[in-house]
Amino acid sequence: MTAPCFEKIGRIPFKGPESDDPLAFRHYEPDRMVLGKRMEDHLRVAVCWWHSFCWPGVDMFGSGTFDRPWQAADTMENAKLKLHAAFEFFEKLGVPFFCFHDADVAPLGETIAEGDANLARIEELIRDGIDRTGVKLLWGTANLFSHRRYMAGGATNPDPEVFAFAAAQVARVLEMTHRLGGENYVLWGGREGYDTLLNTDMKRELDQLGRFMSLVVEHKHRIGFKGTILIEPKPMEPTKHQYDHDAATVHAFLRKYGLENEIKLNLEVNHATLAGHSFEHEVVYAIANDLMGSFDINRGDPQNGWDTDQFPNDDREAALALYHVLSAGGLTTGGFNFDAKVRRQSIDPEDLFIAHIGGMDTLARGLLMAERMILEGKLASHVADRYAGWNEGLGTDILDGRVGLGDLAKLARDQNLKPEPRSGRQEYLENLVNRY
Ligand code: XUL
Ligand code: CO
Repeated sequence: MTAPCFEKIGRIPFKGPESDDPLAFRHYEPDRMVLGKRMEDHLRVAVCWWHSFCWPGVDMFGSGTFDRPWQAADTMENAKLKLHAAFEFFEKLGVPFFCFHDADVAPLGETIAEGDANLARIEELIRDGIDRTGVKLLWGTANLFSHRRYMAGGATNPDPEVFAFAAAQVARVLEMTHRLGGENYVLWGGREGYDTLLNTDMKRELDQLGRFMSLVVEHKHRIGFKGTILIEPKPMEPTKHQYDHDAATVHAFLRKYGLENEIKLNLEVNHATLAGHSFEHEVVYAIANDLMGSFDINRGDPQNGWDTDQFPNDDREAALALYHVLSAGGLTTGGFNFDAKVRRQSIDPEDLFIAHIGGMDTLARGLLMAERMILEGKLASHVADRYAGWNEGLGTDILDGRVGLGDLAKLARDQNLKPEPRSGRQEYLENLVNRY
């Protein structure tokens, strides 16, 4: 039995909104019923392996600031210690899910064979952790961006051998995710993009990426994985331009390669901001096009144009996203993953707990606000009224193709149409949302 890694911290309790204990939940109450479902089952919160246990607190100007014993070197011994710390953290925090990249959980070595051996051993220990704690795998993914072989991309690399290497990594983690009972598999194209168009054949790279995604989907069906394949859009960083720019761009890509019924989206708050959208926009776009899958709930900094991966602390933003998600029927295989890291100065193990507690409380408050928005029904009825004309008469004649452009021109003249504008009532709706 290895000694605990977070010795001074016990199981995080729920103490309610009046509590000022930083190591207690004020709003997140797993068993609280919200619209007929437990809070935990609505939110399906996940902790990510990479930022919470692998990231050492580096930035562009300085090396790691954290003192986590397992980060001293990328060895199997440290991978086991890290795994031990991870499951202790999941259990003490009381989260139902976790997520990982292959490279987070074991050293991958330089060849596929080296990685195979290490991952096989770690998989047994992850299985033990899942069985012992009941914490489940939300999604697995392959790191196709850190090793120098991927500097020009994985699937979009000019060298087909890199494509093959990437395929081997993805097949391996997809199979591992399947065996571990994972509910989704994520593909984030960190380096599937370009640094300069001067050395890039964009048409070729897009076709390679389309082929890669088709191969992943084929393999999913071959092994019988029933979870969801998700693409995570991001417009840039690390590359100047990434092909999975935002939800709409990925949508066009999926349709071009005939994958729109096979792949959904893992939307990240910070990536939406980088693409010049609100998170709410990305959520609503995904829902409108039947692409909603899962969420990475980390945010950016309003003044900085980069991926700061901060924990969410804006109830209003969470409430609006959750309002749309719940109105669309809620999550199925997806969840809310904290792809978030504590700040580089937050060096105490306690900081990692406090960050997640705050994020979970933000989601919980957002959920309770969304519940009120739905129960009162004022927002929904305003929108329904606004479009009521499209449910009958002229509206359905147009939508169902019963009238052509010439018919409409005749009708507008014959009936001497003079449509009266109606207020969009934006301020009323904004004030309404603030009341929740
Ligand atoms: C990077 C990012 C990734 C993906 C998984 O910006 O979000 O961590 O979530 O590869
Ligand atoms: Co992410």
